[in-house]
Amino acid sequence: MDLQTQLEELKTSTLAQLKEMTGNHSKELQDLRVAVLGKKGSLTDLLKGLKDLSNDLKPVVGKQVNEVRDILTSAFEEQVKIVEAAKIQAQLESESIDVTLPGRAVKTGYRHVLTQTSEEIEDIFLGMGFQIVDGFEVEKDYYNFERMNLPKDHPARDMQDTFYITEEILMRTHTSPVQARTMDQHDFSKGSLKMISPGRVFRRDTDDATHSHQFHQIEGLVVGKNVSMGDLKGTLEMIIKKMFGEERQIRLRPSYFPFTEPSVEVDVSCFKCGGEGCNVCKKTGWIEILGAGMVHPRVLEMSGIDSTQYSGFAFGLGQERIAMLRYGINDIRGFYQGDVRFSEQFK
Ligand code: FA5
Repeated sequence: MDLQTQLEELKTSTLAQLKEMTGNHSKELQDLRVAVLGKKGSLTDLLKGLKDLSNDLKPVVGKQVNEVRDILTSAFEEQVKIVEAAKIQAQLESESIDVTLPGRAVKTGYRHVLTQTSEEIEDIFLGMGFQIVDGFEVEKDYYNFERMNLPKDHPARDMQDTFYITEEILMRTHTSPVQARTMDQHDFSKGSLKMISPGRVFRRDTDDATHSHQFHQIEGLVVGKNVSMGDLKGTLEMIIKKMFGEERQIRLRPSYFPFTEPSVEVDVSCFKCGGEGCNVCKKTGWIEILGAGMVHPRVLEMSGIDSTQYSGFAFGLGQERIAMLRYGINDIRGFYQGDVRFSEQFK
């Protein structure tokens, strides 16, 4: 058989074999490719006969060899695609997906109820033009007490004993030291000061259902010209109505803080009984929510503010207290125990 006929036959028989391989035949296909087109394959074998041909025939047959190689190469490529597609199809048919199976829900995180409460209060104050200021949890005795008009040995220090780092450095007992730090920095020629400062505070209190040795407060401070008790009442009324509902009333009771004069405790009408008296408000119709007052002139003077020209009000509210009242939580320890069954209720 001459070389040209052999080439023709190799082409025809290879194409015929390829046609058969439509199923899962990756391995056979690869073997056939090596056997025909590989370095030691049939086509290379046939090429060896080229040198014995006449000079006239050599280019003709050489061209034919190239054509056959091209045809077979693309036929192999084509067949690989067909075989791969068949493989995927077979896989799809054998693996069935049960679309009725219940899905696996992705657990998403959510903010802690105290964070939510604090952010909500922050939003209300931002809307009223207050700035939000950060304070230090580890604070100097000087700012925590002395600048709040509580000199060393002042009896009111006993109400707020705390954890001391050194004699002069302590874990702050309230957010009030931020008042002094902010007043020191404020440029009153540019206008009045309106700020709130949320944060964690610490006290040597015994943990029970309503007390914790660490809890959160939000301090509020407004200092400017002609700031009055009426401004304090109006501001607190606004925030309490926004937090607890428009129908809530507030009541100011005389109280004592060394850094405010006059000082008040602020009560809100009971959200459960509306003022009738129930177990939540201990039959009084009112629930205590925060301490407040007009900034003591001595506190203003210690920041270099002329107390004959300027006045201010301040308040400090317990974040846990607000959240407990809002959501009917009866044990403060729930906030800190990290039990998801507790936290999940406030998603
Ligand atoms: C103060 O801490 C004052 N600095 C508040 C203040 C600021 C008054 C500015 C005037 C002007 P008092 O000790 O009452 O005040 O605490 C304020 C609130 O913190 C309380 O109403 C209560 O809600 C909360 N609180 C106090 N002690 C605890 C505690 N151990 N655990 C949880 N919450 C507490």
